[in-house]
Amino acid sequence: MKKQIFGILSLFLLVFIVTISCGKSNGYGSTAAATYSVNIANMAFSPASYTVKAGITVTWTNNDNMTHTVTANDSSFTSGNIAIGSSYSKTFNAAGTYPYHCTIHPGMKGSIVVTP
Ligand SMILES: [Cu+2]
Repeated sequence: MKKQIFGILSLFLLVFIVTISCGKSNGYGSTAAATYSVNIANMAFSPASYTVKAGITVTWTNNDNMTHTVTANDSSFTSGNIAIGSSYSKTFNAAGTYPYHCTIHPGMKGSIVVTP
């Protein structure tokens, strides 16, 4: 009898854990993809200044007809060449302002502002 109760409790626990992990991944995936993206087009970053919360991953997508880079002004991160149609992602964990530019076209500038 005790074994049966233990078995039932274990089953409930398993279902509970699976439900929680599924809910988390679904919720995160649906908001992250739609919200935290910077578009590269017409030799410009859009939005040029982007404010996000710490821990957020920003994805730049090159929708222009030439190669670009996303390179921090202090060289703390760089995408390397982002080919036409390709993307680059970076997660910002620390609050602060991260100005960046394109090394191929120095006139292209942007910044990510990370709030705690
Ligand atoms: Cu460029």
